[in-house]
This record gives sequence, C-alpha cells and structure tokens, in this order.
Amino acid sequence: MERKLIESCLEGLPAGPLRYFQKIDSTNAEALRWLEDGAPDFSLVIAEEQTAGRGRKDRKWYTPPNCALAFSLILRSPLTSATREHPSAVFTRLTALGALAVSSALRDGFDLPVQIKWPNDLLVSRRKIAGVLAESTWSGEHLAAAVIGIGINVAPLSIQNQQEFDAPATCVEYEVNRIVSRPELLHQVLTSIFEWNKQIFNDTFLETWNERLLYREEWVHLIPEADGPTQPPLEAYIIGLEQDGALKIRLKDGRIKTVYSSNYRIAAGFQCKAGSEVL
Ligand code: BT5
Repeated sequence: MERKLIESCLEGLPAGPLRYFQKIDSTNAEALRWLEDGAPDFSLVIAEEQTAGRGRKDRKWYTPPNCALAFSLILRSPLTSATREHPSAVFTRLTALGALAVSSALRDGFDLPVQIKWPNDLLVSRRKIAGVLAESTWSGEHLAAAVIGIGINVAPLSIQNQQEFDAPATCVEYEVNRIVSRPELLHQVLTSIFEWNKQIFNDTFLETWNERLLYREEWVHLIPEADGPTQPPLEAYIIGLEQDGALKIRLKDGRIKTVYSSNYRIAAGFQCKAGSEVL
C-alpha cells in the first residue's frame, strides 16, 4: 500500500493523523508511544509488516510484509465520559468494538459468515482470519485512552507460517477466492469502527455481539490463563454474554458461572459434545 493510497481511503472518515510504516515492532506499541506524546483522538498507526506484533497475554501475532492489515486506532474523548457511566464494561467493549467492526466489514463487504470467538478472535468456518488487541492507559481509576489494534490476514502469504499458530488460520483471499484490495478493506473496517463506536453502550451492540458469538449454546473447554489465578480448566456450555462482556456458562453439574477473559480463554480448535465427548 502506498501512503497516498491510504490517505485517500481515509477521506470522509473522522480519522485523526496517520503514522505509516513499512516495518515496525508493533502498531499497538507505537500507538502507546504516540499517546505519551499527546496523539489526538482517532490517530491511526498502520504498518506493512510487524516484527513484534502481539496478541493477548504477550502471545505473538504474525504480520509478514505486504499481505495483511495491521493497524491501531487511538480512542480518547468518547471514553472519558463513557467510563464514568460504565467503568467495568468499557474495556471489554473496546475489544468487541474491533471484533464487531471487522466482522461487519467482512460480512457486509464480502459475504463472509464471520463469527467472534470470545473475547477477541474472528473466525470463518472455525479458522482464524483476524484478531483484536485492545490496550489502554489509565489515569487513576479512569480510562484515559485506548488503542484498538487489529490484524487481518488478507493474502495467503499472511498465513504462510501457520504451523506456528495454536489454531487453524485462514485469510480473506482464500475465503472469497479472489484478490482483495487492502486499502479498500481498511476503509471498510474503519468505517465500521466509527459506526459501532457510536453504539458502544447500546443494546444493539451487545445483541449483535451475542448473535455472532462462536460456540454459543455449545460445549467448550475453558483454559485458565497462565497469569490469572490458579484455577482448573472447565468444561462449559456457553449461554451467552453478560452486560459487561463476560461469558455466562453452565457447568456439567448445572451450576451457572460467569468467567472473565483475564482469567480464561476458550481452547482452540475443538469442542466437547454434551459436556464430555471431545470431537
Ligand atoms: C490476537 O491475540 O488474536 C490479537 C491479535 C492482534 C494483532 C494486531 S495487529 C495490529 C496490532 N498491533 C499489534 O502488535 N497487535 C495488534 P490472541 O487471541 O492472543 O491470539 C494470538 C495467537 O494467534 C498466537 O498465539 C498464534 O497462535 C495465533 N496467530 C498469530 N498470528 C496469527 C495470524 N496471522 N493468523 C492467525 N493466527 C495467528
């Protein structure tokens, strides 16, 4: 992508200034550095390649050169008022904002049945096509600013080393069977982010997220995150989302429980049937 092309695809959107790189460690890391230098609302960092792209909990995100989308959007002002009203839900909803935007862009623009694997993965036919990483800076108890990082596998080269991934992956071009313009896709995703951002605390936001939730009303394995409290893995039936974006589940003994993404993630690539048999 050329810088000029990106600038032209941002026209008409309320995006702030752009930092564009051929190669960078991580667009999220750069956005957080920029925030310290006073980056304004909706500033955007885009890179053609990431050498230290990251996922949640310091997992790696691969972005080989010129075949994917990797970008981070800075959000400031709307959060300040939103956090006062909804302090607990805001951060989880930022991850969902990215996930809803990518899924809407790929559904509406490419007719792909994208689902959201709680909390932050985008899958088509149970293969990961994109991921979202929201990070934030705090001022006391208030969320001062947030960075929503989005990585989308566009061309086949973006998943060339998928043997290193922890779950099957796919890319947009495989799924639609044609060449896809990355600037156009970028435009579609950003348009969708700005639209969903207006609705972040509406019921429609939560309902749509719930509707697109992969494994809803299915049995899954939940694995404790290594840096969370020591807890056993769980076999769980997913009931749906709580208001704050946590997952409401039923255990085999019938107990209803709420789990948070800081503590548990859904095991990749397989499910359990009726709470016992592993498919
Ligand atoms: C994510 O984490 O899926 C969040 C990915 C966010 C990436 C964007 S790119 C722009 C911005 N800048 C950054 O530095 N990050 C954001 P998580 O759910 O923890 O998944 C990470 C796991 O996905 C890894 O452990 C790998 O197994 C797998 N993985 C890595 N690269 C992948 C890829 N390109 N496609 C599919 N899976 C991948």
